[in-house]
Amino acid sequence: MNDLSSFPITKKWPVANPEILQLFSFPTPNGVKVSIALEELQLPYEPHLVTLSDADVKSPEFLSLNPNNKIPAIIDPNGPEGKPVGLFESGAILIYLAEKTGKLLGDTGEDKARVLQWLMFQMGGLGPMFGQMGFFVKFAGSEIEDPRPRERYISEAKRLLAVVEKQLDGQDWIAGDFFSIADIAIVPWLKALTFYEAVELVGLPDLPNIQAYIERFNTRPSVVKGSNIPPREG
Ligand SMILES: N[C@@H](CCC(=O)N[C@@H](CS)C(=O)NCC(=O)O)C(=O)O
Repeated sequence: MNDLSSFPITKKWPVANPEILQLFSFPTPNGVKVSIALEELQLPYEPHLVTLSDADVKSPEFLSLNPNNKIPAIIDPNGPEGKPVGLFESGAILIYLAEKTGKLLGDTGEDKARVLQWLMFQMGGLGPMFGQMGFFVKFAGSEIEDPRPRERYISEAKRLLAVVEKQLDGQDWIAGDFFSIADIAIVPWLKALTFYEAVELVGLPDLPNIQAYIERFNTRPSVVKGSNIPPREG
């Protein structure tokens, strides 16, 4: 019987089944990466709704698992050497889950290297740039009169989309002809363009490979299910 009581986060978000992986998340692009991966890998897990409010992500209990106050985070009761492990940063969690199961990294060493390359492209480029663009286009940043930050992030988003569009020429998935954690990281961020009301602004209608890629991704049962876990209402 695993005991997760040494993780302070379990005081605010009590664990019903300490034998299975615990997911602390909210259904945003970064959050659903992990729930989609868990569904794809068919790993049993218990989801906990952590809202983006300070009362949740800046609570001492949540900070004890992620000092960077952001979802997603996990506790795996059956971690390396059979000991429980807590983790944050969606990219690191995806790598951890893929390595734990030996899946979603392709078949060869070269496949794995390519998957990690595209995962880093998302973590260091697509996600942060799209997030900033969203701030300047839809949220508080849109009230700033100086047009330069907005233009800067829109042009970066367009540049990154052109890279993805070209990479998808003649192949179904970002790292080749196999589905991987890099796709799970990238597509939720492509879908965020709709939420940011930036589809036209970045010229998505002129990028047929990306549109087909999003549709292909959306048909996977893991995506249908994992995209709303944990549900916003709790
Ligand atoms: N690099 C982090 C980013 C996570 C992130 O930005 N999470 C956002 C939601 S998508 C969040 O928790 N925001 C709450 C806050 O910043 O207070 C990751 O990929 O896990």
